[in-house]
Amino acid sequence: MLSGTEWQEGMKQGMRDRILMILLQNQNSFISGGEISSKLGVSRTAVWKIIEQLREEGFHIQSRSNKGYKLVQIPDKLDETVLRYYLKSRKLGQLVELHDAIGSTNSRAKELAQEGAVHGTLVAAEEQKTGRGRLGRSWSSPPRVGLWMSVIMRPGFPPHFAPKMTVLAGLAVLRAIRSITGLRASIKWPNDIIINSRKVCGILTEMQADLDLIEYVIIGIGMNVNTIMDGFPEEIRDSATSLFLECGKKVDRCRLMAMILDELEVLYEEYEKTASFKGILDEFKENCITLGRHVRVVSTSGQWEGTAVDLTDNCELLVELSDGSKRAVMSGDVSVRGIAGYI
Ligand code: BT5
Repeated sequence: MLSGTEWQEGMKQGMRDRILMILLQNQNSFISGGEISSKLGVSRTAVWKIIEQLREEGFHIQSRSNKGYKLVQIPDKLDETVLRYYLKSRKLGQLVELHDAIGSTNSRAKELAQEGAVHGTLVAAEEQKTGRGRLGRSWSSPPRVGLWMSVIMRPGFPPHFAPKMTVLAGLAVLRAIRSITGLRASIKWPNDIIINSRKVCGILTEMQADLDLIEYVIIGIGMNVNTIMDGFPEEIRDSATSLFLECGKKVDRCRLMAMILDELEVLYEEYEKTASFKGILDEFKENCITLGRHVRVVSTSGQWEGTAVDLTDNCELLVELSDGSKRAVMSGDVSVRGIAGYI
């Protein structure tokens, strides 16, 4: 049971969120304290106190006598109400867990999924202390400059569907980057998003399944949004970039996160409805810079080289060897490197 103080805190948070939502919905005009107070059934003083609290949190709110309040600037931090304001999706991101700092959002999402969290639940953090890449690699996730987010999905499909989720997520990220910044990013198969030959985002898809059905998939997305060059660890400074470095402007992380979730839902539901992956795979191929390149495939059993010629319907990379034979490479257990550098 909640204590009296917890109950009061909850009420205050609820009121803060509702007032913030009203301000967000009226960003271009003043709204009077009286109108807010009658909408929410609280006193003008209570409204004023919350406005002061929002100002302390970093929201720039103008006030004019006889006119009321106008929100003019949103602070650069992850905020559930701001996210909700931007979000159009009906399922993804409807339940949200935000953290200031966490080990890994994928690990937390996995715990929640095991406890029964619903399809679409989102975990995100301002900072990850032990962010993970594939094959035990680490993912640099410094505070307040990136998107470090994981979505729990329960697709009700067989396990071989999982690589398709990485494809859907990759395209969702590309579309969101393009519509918010105008930048054209590409995909390095299977899970890297690239701008100007540098990695701006990585995707980590993890799944729990039995023989014929996926129980849940966690889609982890790590994106360098407002990172400056010195914000990257030295060992990735030659291969990493951020949206800020590429477009010269700071990007609203809540808006970007909402856009990724919206696009992911659109793509996912398109596939769910039509059961056809062809259009999606074609869009992926058009944006996949690995195709046509000479690549080195590195797995635990050794290394070999060839030319990446296509993707199979199951999203494997088809690599042609020098003798003309072709091998399909699954994403899970290999690294693919261009012969002349990172791509
Ligand atoms: C990935 O792995 O690219 C998947 C990264 C997924 C991160 C997200 S963040 C939210 C969620 N929670 C998690 O714990 N993880 C997911 P991989 O293909 O293995 O690439 C890892 C490699 O990318 C590292 O070995 C570095 O070389 C490089 N790298 C690490 N941090 C980076 C960064 N911030 N930006 C660019 N490259 C980075």
